[in-house]
Parts: sequence; C-alpha cells; structure tokens
Amino acid sequence: MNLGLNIAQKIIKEHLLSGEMIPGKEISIRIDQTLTQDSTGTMAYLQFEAIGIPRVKTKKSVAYIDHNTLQTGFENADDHKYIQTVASKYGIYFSKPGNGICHQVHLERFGVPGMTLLGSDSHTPTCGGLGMLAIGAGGLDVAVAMGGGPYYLSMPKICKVNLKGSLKPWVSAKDVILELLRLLTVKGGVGKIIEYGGEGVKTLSVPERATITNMGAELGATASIFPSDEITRQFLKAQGREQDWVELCADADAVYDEVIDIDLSSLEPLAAMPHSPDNVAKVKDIGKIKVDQVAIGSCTNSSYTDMMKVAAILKGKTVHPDVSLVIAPGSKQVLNMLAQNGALADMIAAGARILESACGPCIGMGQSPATNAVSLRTFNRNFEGRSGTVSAKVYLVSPEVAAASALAGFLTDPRELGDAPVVEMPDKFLINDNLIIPPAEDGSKVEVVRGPNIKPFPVNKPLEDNVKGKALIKVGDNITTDHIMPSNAKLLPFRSNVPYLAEFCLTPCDPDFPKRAKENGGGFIIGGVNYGQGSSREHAALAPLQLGVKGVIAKSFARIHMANLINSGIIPMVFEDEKDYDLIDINDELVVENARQQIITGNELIIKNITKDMAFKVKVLLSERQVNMILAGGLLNYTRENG
Ligand code: MIC
Ligand code: SF4
Repeated sequence: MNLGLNIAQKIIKEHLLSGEMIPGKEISIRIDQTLTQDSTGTMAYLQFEAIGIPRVKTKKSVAYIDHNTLQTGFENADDHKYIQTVASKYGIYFSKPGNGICHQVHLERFGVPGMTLLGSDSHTPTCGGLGMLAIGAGGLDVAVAMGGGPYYLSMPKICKVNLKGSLKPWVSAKDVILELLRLLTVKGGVGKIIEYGGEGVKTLSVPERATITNMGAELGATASIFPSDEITRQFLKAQGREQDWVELCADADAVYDEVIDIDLSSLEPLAAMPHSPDNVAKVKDIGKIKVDQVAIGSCTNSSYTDMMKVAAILKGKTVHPDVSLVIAPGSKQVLNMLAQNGALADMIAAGARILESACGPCIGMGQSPATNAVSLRTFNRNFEGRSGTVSAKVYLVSPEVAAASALAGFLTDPRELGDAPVVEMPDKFLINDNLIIPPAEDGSKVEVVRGPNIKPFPVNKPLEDNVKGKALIKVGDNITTDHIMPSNAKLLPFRSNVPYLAEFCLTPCDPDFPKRAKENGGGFIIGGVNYGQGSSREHAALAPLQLGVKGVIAKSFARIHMANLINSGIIPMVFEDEKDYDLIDINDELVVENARQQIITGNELIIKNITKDMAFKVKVLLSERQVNMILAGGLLNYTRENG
C-alpha cells in the first residue's frame, strides 16, 4: 500500500472506479457486499427486478428480516415471502425472522475487514467496527450495487478520532459516541468518515467498536471505521471466521482533514435527552428522574457482552414495580448463548420481558410507552414520536445505565452500584447458521411470490421546462425522515405500498400536507438545516414523489436523503442566502423557468416567487451524473436510458 494513507483512503483507493479522492468531488466505488432489511428491502428488490439483472454480482448479498416482525395482518408476512423468494431467485442469502438484527448478524457472520458494504439501512456503518467500509444508502442505490453497478458518493473528508486511555468501570462504548454527539451534533459528521485511532483503540472489543461506529449515523457521517487488529482477529476467530481477517491500519504518516482527541478515562455515564441524539448530558447532572420504561437492545447495544453485563446487574434482583423492562438480544446467536449459560434465566427471574431478536421498540414496532412516560433506551434515536407515543420522553443510555435504572425506578448513575461486572469476550461464539437460507443454485426455477400489499412504486417523469408549484409546507431545522415518512407498527406494514404511505407524509409537521399537496397537483417543500437526517428509507422521497413534490428547497441536506431525492428525480436545492428562507410563506406560488437549461448550464437556479413578486437564488450541488438523473426523472429512468 502507498505511504501516507489512512484506513478509509486505503479501502476507497482499492475500490475506486472513477473520480479523484479529493473531498467533495464525486467518486464511485465497487461494492463487495450488500445488505437489506425488510422495511427498505421490498422496495430495493422491486427496483432490482425493474433493472432486470438475472443474478447479483456482489461477493455476498444478504436480505434480513428484522424490522417488520410484528405480524398484525398479512402484510408483513407477505413481504417476508416476497423477499425470501426474490432472494433465492437472484442469488441472495436470506436471514429469517428470528435470526436477528441485520447489523448485529452481519458483524457476527459476514463482515470482512477491508471490504466495502452497502446497506439499505442508515446504521450499516456498524460493520466499520470490524474495519469494513460500510455505508448506508437508499434501496435503489443498493439495487444498482447488487447488479454490479458502481456506488457514487462525494469523497468524504476523513476525521480522525484519537482515543487515549481506557474506559473507567461502568463507563461504556455508548458513552464514547454520546460524547462525540455532544461535541459534534447531529450534523457534525455530514460529508465525513470518522476514523478511530490512537492507543485507546486496543482497549475496545469489536462489539464495543461496533456500538461506536453504529451511532456514527447519528452524526450524519458517511461511515465510521476502526482499524482491523489483533482484537479483530480474535473476534473473527471466535466466530469461526479467522480466514476473513486481514490487518488494516493507517500509515504512520497518514494525513487527516480533522483530528479530535478523546481521553476515554475522562468519560462518565451520559444520556441523550429528548428529542435528539445530540442533546447529551451527564447522567448525574440530569438527576434521578422517575422512569416508566426501560428498553435494552437494538443494533447499537445488543451484543453478547452488553447482554451479559445487563444480566449480571439484574441477577438476584427485581425490576422496580413501576418500570416495564423489555430486553431484545440482537441475534439468535446472542439469545442462544444467554439461554445456554443461564444469563437469560437471570433476566427473566428479575422480571424482564424478553422480546424476539429484532428491531422491535426501536422503530415503534410494539412497546410504545404510556402517555408522557419516560423511557430509557439503549438505542440510537430518540426523535419525537418514534417510539409510537408522541408525548413520551425517550433518553438514550448505555446498557449499564439502563439496567441500573430499571432496578431503581429512576435514572441511575451505575457507579452507585459498587463493583462493575466484568464480562470477558468468549473464545468461541455459538455458531449455528440454520436461519440463514442460501439462494437457489438455479434461480430460474424459483417463482417470486407477491402478496396483494405490494403495489407499484412511483416513477418520475423527465424534468419539465417550467417547474412550477406552491410552497406546500415550511419546516424548521433537523427534520428527520421519521417526520417525513413516519414509521410505526401501524405504518411499517405498508412499506411496499407507497400510495397508502403517502397519506401520512410529513403529517407529524402538518396533518394537512398530503391533502394540500394533492389538491395543488404537487409543488415544493421548504426546509431548514440538515433536512432529512436519520433513516435511509427512500419512502421519504417516494411518498413526496407520489404526492407530486418537484423540489425541496432547504438550508442544507442530510447525505442519504439528498441521494434518495435525486434518485427519485426530485430536485434538492440549497438557499444561496439563508435569509431567503424567511421570505417564503406557505402557499406562495414558485416557478423555476427554463429549468432544464438552467440545471445543465450551472449549479445555480433562479426561483421566482410569483406571489411575492421577487426572485431568489438556490444552489444545486449536483455532479454531472446527478444532473442527468434529474433531467431523466430519477435513477431508474437514467439507468434504463444508459444501460
Ligand atoms: C431506522 O433506524 O430508522 C431504520 C428503521 O432502521 C431505518 C430504515 C427504515 O426506515 O426502514 C434506517 O435507519 O435506515
Ligand atoms: Fe433496527 Fe433500530 Fe437499528 Fe434501525 S436503528 S436497524 S430500527 S435496531
């Protein structure tokens, strides 16, 4: 390898298909592995089928069922059948419901240091804990990658987080990433890869590293990555996959765009308070607030070691009478090991409600808290309403804080409990892949089963010359995809039915938005800073498309959502002067004249506000390829036109 490269640059260089590795410039890379989960997967596979390639061209592609496992009607079960049959036909491994959360299972069974992974879920960077360049994207991008196509992204800046020291007892990997969120905020990682280094790295196990890389998604980062070292090798060996190990570290003279120092030994137990993962404070400073629910699990904190710590804290005790404690071990491997060594019995005896190994409460699939309840969760997102209860106050904490608080009935700094449990990494994990179904050898014989809930998805038309419409809604900063396309137990079953979902688009911000959009034949969305942060769900672009939205004018965009808008042929526009945001009112009539010509000739558009008789400028920060996608009316049309 060349001298002077950091880990991220080394992997990108090895996978580079086009472009130069200059921050901000568009590059494309080869994708080795893909993953999908069921709530984005149905759409991704419908799109893969629309592209028309007979067999995936990746080294490994895996389809997980982990989000929509609450089968309250035929819809989810139908989607599972569709995904199972489509996976078998096209050469994709199928991880059955019950096998676990995609990121946890991928880390255990499939992730390979030095490879690239593209997943239709924003927490795909979890596998960065193994030294993999793992990126979350919209389903259509994943579909293209499955077909062997390049993945385009803008070359990120590489930010080094230099770790020194080691964590004190009761302080957890979760506190490391919460500290980074406190420092950088939910938009601090946009356009960056966060690369961990320094002496402190070797004090962290792979699952701890994965907790940290997982929540890099909350920073808005493109990816997060750790070196692949002796600890990685031990982990892979314990998973029976030592042959997948390669060493990966930054060159001694590697250069970074930014460096942040974190002294692990200075950290204390932290919590992200409602309603944002960056609203972080010390547990001891928040004080002993009364707790109604504690939920332990999710792709952030559901590893074997996390669960063993929780079991040790609960052992021989009883959950507080006013607290409902739910625990979802992250994978069948974890659950089975807990069952075999008795830790599961300790949890059950203490009064924990054991949930299946799936996303569950993290995405509002059950366990919504009571009205005004305080819910402590070891998860990664606490956006308002995401739990399924709008008035609930969700705090994000480590498993240690969660378990200690479940016993006490109030938010508890676990350091009050005395000696911290010591949990060793196992020499050997329990390996049994019987819930992972390999694809059919001959896909042509497999019939894809499509239930009645699977509806055709909307496809845009080529860009019009005059893009005209009303400002249909005006929202503030940091609007999440949970606002744009809410997800909960009632809506998730309709992820393969965009026309139905569209009726709920942006309703947390304005219940009349879908009606207004339809009555006006579409128009524009006006947004603030970091519009579209959070999930990779392309439904947050497809639902607006279904309602006729032509463009989003915002102060800035989150990475995956902006890519999803472009893929759908919706123009993402950034105010040149943020003050113009204040001058637009809802229902103002806007027009981009000669839009096709304007978008071809420059990265600036003039928008006329007919109602206010004024004009303002917006930037369209698009590569030539993206301009062509907008002209064609989205990636599918563009791919069809260009083969
Ligand atoms: C999430 O955590 O928000 C999800 C649910 O996993 C999403 C995917 C989805 O919306 O289906 C994500 O993070 O991409
Ligand atoms: Fe599942 Fe929650 Fe992780 Fe999303 S963040 S993949 S919903 S566990």
